[in-house]
Amino acid sequence: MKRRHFIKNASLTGVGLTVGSSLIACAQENSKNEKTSVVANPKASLPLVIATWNVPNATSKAWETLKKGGSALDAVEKGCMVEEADVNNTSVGKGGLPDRDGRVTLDACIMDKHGNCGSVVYLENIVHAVSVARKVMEDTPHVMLAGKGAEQYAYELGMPKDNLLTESSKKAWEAWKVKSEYKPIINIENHDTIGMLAIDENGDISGACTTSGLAYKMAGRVGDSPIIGSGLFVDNEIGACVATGLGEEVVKTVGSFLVVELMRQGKSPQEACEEAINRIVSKPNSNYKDFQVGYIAVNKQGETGSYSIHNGFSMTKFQNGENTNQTSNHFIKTE
Ligand code: SD4
Repeated sequence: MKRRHFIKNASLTGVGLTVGSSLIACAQENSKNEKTSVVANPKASLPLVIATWNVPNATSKAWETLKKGGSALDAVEKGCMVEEADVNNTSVGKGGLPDRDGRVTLDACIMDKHGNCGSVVYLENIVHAVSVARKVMEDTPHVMLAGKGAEQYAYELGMPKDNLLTESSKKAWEAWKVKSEYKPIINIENHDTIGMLAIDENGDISGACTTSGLAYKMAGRVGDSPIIGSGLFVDNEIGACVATGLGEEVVKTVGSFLVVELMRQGKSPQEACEEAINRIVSKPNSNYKDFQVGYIAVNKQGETGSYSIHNGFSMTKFQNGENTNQTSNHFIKTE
């Protein structure tokens, strides 16, 4: 865990909030007196890009895309593609760990500032699942394509067939088969499923998420990552959220939609992420000690937040020309 990067997001946001709410009170008072107006919530410096885990190359690519005049949508697609192509990231794209039968199957989705969305589930033999999801959104009358249909569509788009199972992922799977014990891995070396949110200079937001899902999952299993509202949600009026971790638990609480709705009700991104994690851990009989879930979120003003159940989750943030990895605050304080 990269402690040197630790930034207490929660307390920083808390300070911002206190200042923010006193400014709001002041603005209300002023508007009653019809004297001056006060900017209640000064905008964060835009554009900005945030992503789950420690993925500096991906956020750099997204930042570069924005700087070259690309949209937030282009930025999140290009950023996610970096991790999809990285064979050392064993949770995304090529090099992803397979299901228990040795098949690498990808889930991905994307959502734009208009609320349009596209996703692919159980996609095989195609590296850039996020790009297929974007095409589903832009060029088909549908939102989601699965399995062979999604694969066929990718070939029609001219995407090459590729073997996603690398030698090292195959070896890891063979070693796993000896015991065949299915247990969610809490943090895969601070480098996992990638969820990315970008907000451009105009304040327009887009998001994407791409994963090979849980290692050694049952054949056919689909997680939260391609499910709009669970793994990702963008509402350009309010903000956006993306999730990582044990997808089953995210789906049960429609996590990303929940975070955005909490921001709509006035919570900061940090408070909203914390509340969504609280929903999971406070369920009767929740075995939350055995799994990880993490959220990152951004609001329309460019404020960000991140929170997880366990220690070890982090958010990469590219803002003001600086690419930083910030360790998230977490629910289990004793870790
Ligand atoms: C899933 N949420 O398939 C993904 C996996 C993940 O960090 O995010 N791992 O459940």
